[in-house]
Amino acid sequence: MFFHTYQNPKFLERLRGRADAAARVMGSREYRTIRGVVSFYQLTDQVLVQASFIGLPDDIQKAQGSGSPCGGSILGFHIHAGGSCTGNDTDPFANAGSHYDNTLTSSGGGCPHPYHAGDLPPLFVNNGSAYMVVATNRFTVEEILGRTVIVHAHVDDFHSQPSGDAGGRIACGVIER
Ligand SMILES: [Cu+2]
Repeated sequence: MFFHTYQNPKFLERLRGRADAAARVMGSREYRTIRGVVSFYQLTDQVLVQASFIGLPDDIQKAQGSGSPCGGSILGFHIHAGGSCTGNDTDPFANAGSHYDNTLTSSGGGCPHPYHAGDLPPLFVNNGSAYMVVATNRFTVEEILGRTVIVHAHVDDFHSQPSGDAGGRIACGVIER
């Protein structure tokens, strides 16, 4: 096979090596079966994000009456600014905070969703599992250490503010070296 881009072999080679950081992701009390690992690989001017999950809910949008009447689950997926997967009765991961946005300054500013640094494509669930690799230049691995990866119950609509109407937080993991 002939690749017109020289980058693909570089990405694949990097993914075979050790990640620079990773989050072990666990489901909330309501979604105990969820297990995932999200690994981060720093390249020269990009970061590869590799997400691998099992135990995800199938047909969650249909079950919640919150989306398409069709089957399947598409789950909002972001890096949040907070550093803890703790919360309260209504939001089990409230302390993960809001979407990581490295354009915020002391005088405000900041980019809207889906232009937050921590905004990522959603997870597409197949038979309870999901796998995705995506490249981003919105953050470095250094910037996201100690922050959190969050999986949501709804599709991210990539429009609603401040978080794409992505619904409840069903899984969380802290990003560590
Ligand atoms: Cu989120």
